[in-house]
Amino acid sequence: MTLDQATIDKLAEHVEDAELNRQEIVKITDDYPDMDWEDAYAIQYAIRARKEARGTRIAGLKMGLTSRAKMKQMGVEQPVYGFLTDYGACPEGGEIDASRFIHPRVEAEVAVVTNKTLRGPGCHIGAVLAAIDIVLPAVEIIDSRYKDFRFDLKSVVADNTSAAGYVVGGRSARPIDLDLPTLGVVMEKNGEIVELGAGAAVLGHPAASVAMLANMMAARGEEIPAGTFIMTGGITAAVGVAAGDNINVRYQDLGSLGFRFV
Ligand code: 0L1
Ligand code: MG
Repeated sequence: MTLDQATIDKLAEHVEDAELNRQEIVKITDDYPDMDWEDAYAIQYAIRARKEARGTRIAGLKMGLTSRAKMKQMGVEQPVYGFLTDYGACPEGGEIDASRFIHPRVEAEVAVVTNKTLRGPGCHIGAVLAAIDIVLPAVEIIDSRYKDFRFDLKSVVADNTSAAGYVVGGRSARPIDLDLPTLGVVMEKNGEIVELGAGAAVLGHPAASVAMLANMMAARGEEIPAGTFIMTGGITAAVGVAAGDNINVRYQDLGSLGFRFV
């Protein structure tokens, strides 16, 4: 850890204000180039604490940068995680006010709800599959607070991994009834197919992403409680959206979900 608590708190306020006021900022590592991973997560957790102190409910957890292609592109070896807020929930089949965001992008994901505690280290796909109650189709709305998407991974972690919103819909299923790695996804924007993918895009298996989350949290002495809603990471690349855009995502065996930005 290279930053003291006063600096962590100052940066948490700075980054959270950017989110709440929809104002772009420059990446925080410009001013704090020696910031390490612990500092980055400390800023994220300080933002989380600020929200909880104001009454925001933490609605779940998310994994980000789970596709090998995206990790390679950003020169990182490890995915990142963040949290989801109650106010980030957006209606399936409904309208989403685009002015809530700076430069939103959407990515198709698989979400799960657990019914057992997951604890690392050593958490693996088997433990995760045994602890998933239901699997749900979901779309994440990411909205980096950094100007022109110029960021590095530590700045992204501090910015709660660009988490901004999420839409959950379609049909839920038990994991035993699905083959998650081959589960196909088709994303349409304004009636045209813009992205295709399969569950294996997420670390080979979306359950591997949940296992990695449990193992990363164990490094902080934390576990994933039963009943946690988890977005496992993008199956498709993130697609830019603006007011007027309609998004529809079809999931093999899980129905479809749609919404529009106004
Ligand atoms: O959910 C994610 O994959 C996090 C992406 C963070 C970087 C970005 O804003 O593209
Ligand atoms: Mg995501």
